[in-house]
Order: sequence, then structure tokens, then C-alpha cells
Amino acid sequence: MSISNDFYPNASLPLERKESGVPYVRPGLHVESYNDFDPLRHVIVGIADNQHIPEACPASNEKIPANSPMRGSKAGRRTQESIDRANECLNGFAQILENRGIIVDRPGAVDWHNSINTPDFSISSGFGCMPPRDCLLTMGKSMLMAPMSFRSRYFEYLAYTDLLREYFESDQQCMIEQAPRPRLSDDSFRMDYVAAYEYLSDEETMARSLNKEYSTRETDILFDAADVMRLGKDIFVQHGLTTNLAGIHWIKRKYEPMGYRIHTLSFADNHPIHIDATFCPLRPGLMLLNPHRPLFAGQREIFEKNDWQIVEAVKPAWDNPPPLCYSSTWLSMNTLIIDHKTVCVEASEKAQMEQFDKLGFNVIPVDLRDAYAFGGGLHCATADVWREGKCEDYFPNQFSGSHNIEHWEY
Ligand code: DAV
Repeated sequence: MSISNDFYPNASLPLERKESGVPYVRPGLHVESYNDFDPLRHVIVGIADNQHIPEACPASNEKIPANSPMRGSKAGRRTQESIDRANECLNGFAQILENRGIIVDRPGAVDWHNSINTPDFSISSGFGCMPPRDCLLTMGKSMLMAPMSFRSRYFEYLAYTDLLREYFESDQQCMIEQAPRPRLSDDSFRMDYVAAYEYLSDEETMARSLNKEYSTRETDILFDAADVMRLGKDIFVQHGLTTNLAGIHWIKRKYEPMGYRIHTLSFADNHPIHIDATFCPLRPGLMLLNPHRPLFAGQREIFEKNDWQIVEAVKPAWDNPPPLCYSSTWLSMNTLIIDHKTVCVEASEKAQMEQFDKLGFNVIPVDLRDAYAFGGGLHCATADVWREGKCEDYFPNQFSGSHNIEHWEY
């Protein structure tokens, strides 16, 4: 039974369905996207309604500092005041997109307050659905629900099942898919690593990261959709906290027969989680790189040999993220590209806006910082449904090298 929308004033209403349960067709609806920069026509924007700070779990411990109140003392529903303010930001963002003629959908209501119990684990609450980017991977005409590693996010896809069902009914070529569900039992994690993690220095966590050792093991197939960077025929996946090698193998085996080429990317980053505040495509031929997270040796080559330019992002405006936030200040470079000349940037990031201006973009400032704590920035807060444009080959000069997964096997 679907839950009441009372706790979820910003969620989409339950679908209108025929007697049989089939949803009505939404005329003109189209699902298709191959990259992050072609003209945006339809997008999902997250909501902050009823969001919880979940209790710590093995995968989240690696990201959340040991002294953070998010490890335990602040677990529970976020304050109503912070939820309302985040929704004000997210609704403002949605309005800006709608004013430009972009169709905006919102996730549906799911009770995040309920505990999650599976045969393999229990956790006292869910999380929320502010960052749809982590959960939904749009690959051409397919939308895939990703196998995420945080226990609290195990059922997050439920916020999208109604929308996806409607897309499936409305666009006869659209495919809705789900990756294998992980177990997320203690066997899925290096529990000794999780326990030791809080006593490690930054140098030690960096050494582990450079050695490709994370708290996730290779037991489950794991990836967050936000670790996948889509550039037409070429798909780049980051191996890190939220995506393991089995996840990358699965992506390879699934999408390569469809004509995509899958590459891995890694950066000198002690908490590699999601690629979208690290290395971001801006338009064909142009990438924005986080200067604190350099690409590993040899990994620039595929970009350089195909005449892509890599520019370093300017320093973020803030020295610290807002309170109770999972992400770093580099959400400054987590933007939403509307088309090859237009970008939405967080309104307080003046230097980042200037950099985009100099790169030839029209910049739309969007007030979103007070929603950061709910799961990220402008890119995180969205998931593509439709961008105009086809699956282009931006990397015709292919060669085998350090971006191949074999390079990272251990
Ligand atoms: O820099 O903390 C945030 C990415 C969220 N999708 C960071 C990564």
C-alpha cells in the first residue's frame, strides 16, 4: 500500500491508474540520454521530505569522519526546519528548470522512518531521496536502478518505481531495469577495515585508497550510478567507496554488447565517492577536473589523444561543507549542464561561476547550499530522463591502457 503524501508534500502523487493497475500514458514522454551536456528536456529533481540521518553502516563509516555526530548521536529524522529549507532550495531549482521549459518530476513517497530488515542485515531507518543521481542510471533508452552499498539506501529505488512504471508505459522504447540486488551482509565488507578506519590518519587512508582498498569487498556487485560518467559511446566508471570491481565488470558485461566501451578512472583521493565532484564533462571536448584529486598516471591519455581539454576547477567558495553534510566543499563543481552553453551553478560559488563564464557558458545561479547536507549538489540532486541528441563517438582514437579494468585487478 502506498503511504500518505502528508509527510511528503513535495513528492509526486501516486500514479493515476486504470482498473487493471496500468498507469495512464503521459503524452509526449520520452526517455533517452547519453551524456551530461546535451539539451536537457526532462529531469527528476530530488526532495528532502522526511529525510533521515541513518545510523552508521559499514559502507557509510568510511565516508563519515569518526568524530562526526552523523556516526550516531544525530541519527534520526533531520529537523523540520532543515527539511523545509532544503525543500525551498530544491523547489526553487525545479522552478528554474520548469521556467526554461524542462519537464521536472519528483520522487514518490516512501516511509524512510521505517527500519530496514532483510535476512542479512537490519538498520534503524532509510535515508531519503534527495540525490536521485546515485540511484538511477540513464543509459540511452534504459533507466537502471543501481545496486548501492549503504544499507540505509537499500530500498531507495522504491521512490522511483511509480515514475519508472509510467515512463515504461508512455515511451514504448524505454526499458526499466534493476541491477542484481546486493546482500550487504557483514561478508560484503572488510569489517576489520571498517573498525580500524576511524583510527587511521589521512596519509593512511590515502595509502589504502591508492592501493585500491576500500571497506567494500568483492562479495556483492556494487555501484552507485553517480560513479558512472557517460560520454556517448564511452562510459567511465570510478572504482572507490561505492563501486567495486565486480560492479564495473557487471557494467562492462551488460553494456559492451550494446556498443558502449567501458573504462575505469581513478584519482588520488582518500574518499573516492561519486565521480561528479571530481571529473565532470562540460561539453564535447571539455572536462573539469578537481585539482585536489589528480587523475592517476596514464589516465589522461584517452582524453588527450582525442583532443579533449582538461581544465582544473577553481577553489570552492567555502572552507567547510555545511553541518551534517556527507560531501566535501567540491560540490562547487557539481553543476547541472542544461545545454552546451548553459550551466546551473550553486549561487554562492562566485569563482566557479566566473570560471564558467570565461569558458563561454551562460551561468544560472541556483540557491542550493542548504540542501547539500541531504546528499549533494546540483548534479546529485537530479537524474536525467531526456536529453536531446544521439549516442556520439567522442573518442574515436581507442587504445588499450591504464583506463582498462585489467589495469586495476588485484
Ligand atoms: O566531494 O564529497 C560528492 C559527490 C556527491 N555525489 C565529494 C563528493
